Amino acid sequence: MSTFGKAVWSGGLKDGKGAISTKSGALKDYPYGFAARFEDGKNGTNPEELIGAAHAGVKAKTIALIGDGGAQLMIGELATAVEMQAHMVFVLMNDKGYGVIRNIQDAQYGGRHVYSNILTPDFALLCAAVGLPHVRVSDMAAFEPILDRALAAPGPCLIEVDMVAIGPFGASFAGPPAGAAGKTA
Ligand SMILES: Cc1ncc(C[n+]2csc(CCOP(=O)(O)OP(=O)(O)O)c2C)c(N)n1
Repeated sequence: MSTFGKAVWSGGLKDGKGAISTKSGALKDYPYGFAARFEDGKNGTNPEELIGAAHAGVKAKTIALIGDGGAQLMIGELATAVEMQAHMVFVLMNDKGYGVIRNIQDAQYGGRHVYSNILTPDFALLCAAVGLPHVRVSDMAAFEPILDRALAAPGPCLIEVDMVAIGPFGASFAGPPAGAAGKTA
């Protein structure tokens, strides 16, 4: 079976505008853009959607920002990206655990880390297992040239950013306050 879709993009990453149409007509010049996916109170996107975007974009390179925890749920997607030779770069921020959960446990549970310092795989080996080119960055100064090289190369690759070596974010994200879910005011 063959099927076709159309994605048109004009302008830059943040200020540009896009429109998507599918062969079925379910989407017809459906507008999309940076704000609609990452701002306007939306939750952003996911690696699966980005593999599709990379594949549909043909020449445009797509960047998927992922964590080491979330990445463990997507071994199939990594293999798909290789299989489809999707033009994309996975930037994997490896802080060896569920970082945001640790932050919540620090902020609200007296620093008791429970099931957040999880065992994470050796991502170099995992990438080798599915034939995905892998490069590790342990120094912020090295990141930009490595990203530039990855963006210039065809097909997929994964840049693993060693957040243990680089150090924590300036401000840590610890989710909404405890008990906020379901409150309206
Ligand atoms: C399927 C699923 N299970 C559990 C969660 C809860 N959860 C939200 S963030 C998070 C940790 C994610 O860790 P990682 O991907 O390494 O990103 P980091 O927080 O370290 O940046 C978890 C387990 C979720 N969002 N989805």
